[in-house]
Amino acid sequence: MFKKVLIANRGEIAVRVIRACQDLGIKTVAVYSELDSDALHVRLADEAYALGGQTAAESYLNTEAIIDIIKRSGAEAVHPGYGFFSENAEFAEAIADVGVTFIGPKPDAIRVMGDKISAREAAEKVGVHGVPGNTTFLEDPSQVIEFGEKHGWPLAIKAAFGGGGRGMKVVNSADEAADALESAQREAIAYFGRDECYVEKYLTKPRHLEIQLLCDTHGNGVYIGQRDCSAQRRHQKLIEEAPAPAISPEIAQAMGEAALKVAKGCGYANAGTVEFLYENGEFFYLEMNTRLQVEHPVTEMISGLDLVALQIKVAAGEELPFTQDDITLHGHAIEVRINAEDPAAGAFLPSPGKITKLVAPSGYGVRWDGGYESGDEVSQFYDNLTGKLVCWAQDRPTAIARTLRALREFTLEGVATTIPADIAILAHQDFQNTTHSTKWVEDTLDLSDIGDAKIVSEELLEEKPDNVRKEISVEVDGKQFNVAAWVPDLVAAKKKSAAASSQGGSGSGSVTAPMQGTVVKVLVEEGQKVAAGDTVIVLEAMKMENNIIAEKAGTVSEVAVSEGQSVSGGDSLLTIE
Ligand code: MV4
Repeated sequence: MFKKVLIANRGEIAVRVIRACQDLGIKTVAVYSELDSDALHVRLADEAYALGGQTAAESYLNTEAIIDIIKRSGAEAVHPGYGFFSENAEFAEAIADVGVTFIGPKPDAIRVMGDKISAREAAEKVGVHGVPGNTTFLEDPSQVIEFGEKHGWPLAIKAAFGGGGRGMKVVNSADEAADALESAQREAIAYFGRDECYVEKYLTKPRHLEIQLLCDTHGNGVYIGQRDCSAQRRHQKLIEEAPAPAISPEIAQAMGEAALKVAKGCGYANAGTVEFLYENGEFFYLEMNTRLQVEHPVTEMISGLDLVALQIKVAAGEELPFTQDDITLHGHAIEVRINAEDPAAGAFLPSPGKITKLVAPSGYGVRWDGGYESGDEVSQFYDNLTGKLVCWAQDRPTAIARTLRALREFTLEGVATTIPADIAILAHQDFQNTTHSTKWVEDTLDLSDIGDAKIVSEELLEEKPDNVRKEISVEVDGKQFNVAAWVPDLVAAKKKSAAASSQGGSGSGSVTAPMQGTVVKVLVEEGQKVAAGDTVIVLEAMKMENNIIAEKAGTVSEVAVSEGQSVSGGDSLLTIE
């Protein structure tokens, strides 16, 4: 087993992996950006090293800096978490080149599953089918019409080398075919740099089901139940549950076996997930995610397995300590993602800032996988998931009731959160009856009544003015050490900065891209007035939509980018005067 593992991530997943390592007696090495020098993952790890930089591209995506820290710390393995480098074959290779284990699959498996065409071929090869369709690349709208007349409408045109729902066009009839093909190809070029598209039948009310897999390097693999992730909005999951409700044991087994075949077909070893669409008793292969997923805890709660510990063990070459027959599932688990986003009126606008107070609920069957504590800052530069509330109960109705109870008990102040939207979903008849689908949150759920969810507590500003003994961290030569010091309380300074930031006048008027990505939406035009905190641009990066906000109030004097344009981290997007 490894003696020391470096966690190349931040937030709740870094915390989750650090805890698993500590349970296994493995020393942990955290890495941190300039903004994260005092983040929870840094506080919990045995050692912490500075990456430098603020944006993801400058920090958590800096291969050279991470390799340098591997050498200085003596870490023997790297856990990538999710996002960042977790599905990056080049990074996995770079790590292997310095003799360190990537806690994930082999680079080849990452590559096969990295684009839709080869991922679909890999599944077809082992007899696992996607939605009925044509894999030939479309040249002409007549091919679309031919498919529709033969197999029926509606149909979907998808980008062959895309993902995440970008560039998918639904075509309802022959006269929409030409426009739809043209816009699908145009979007495919803008997002993915290639215009190849193909056509398949469009499912109007599918559920998103997925199978958790765990495979070792000795050819053993198991599937560990299903998850249902249909409650999502704009391809961002809000609530996940396990097992998937209202699925027959026969279908569950067939899906599990199909998923395992896909994984074994590409020599997969690691935790992984195969996604399916499910409609009217049939399931269709969608894609395979070659990483640990955000929602892995619901599977842990019903199986009793620590997926992160097992993932580390199989990466160290250990054999799976059980077979498929040993896996038994108990009860029902629900995960609610708590993002620092304001769901008011269904907008889900990012709400970065200081968490002035965080008290997670507890009690029987309640688990909080958090990345922040009271006093921590949620930065606009990273994913704004503050943590996941995971509730287990003996059956689904009890799990829903318990999750609602825990959400109402939750105290999270200083930033707006998705909690009100989560409550609206869980309390809804459609969710409770499992009549929802992947389109339900956007098309049916009414969030217009949800008000401003931001609560600001004064508690942090009420500290005593005297000198206080504080554990502070100092950075020496890029490595962090904890020392005790008697320091004056910084109440006055905090008050000032809080006042300044609430006026929103101090930020920069130059809005730049925090990371490499594609401009999905430009929400303002030249001459338009904006307030500090307004979302001005939506940038798609790392399979996620990131809302870029105005740091100061003013008038937009220049918009430097247009929708569909690719930008690099640091590029100027627009200017506010
Ligand atoms: C579909 C579909 C319906 N029919 N394909 C969107 C993301 C991408 N990975 C696949 N997606 C879909 N493909 C056919 N033929 C509906 C979706 C879809 C979806 C899928 C999974 C989770 C959420 C979704 C939300 C909207 C649409």
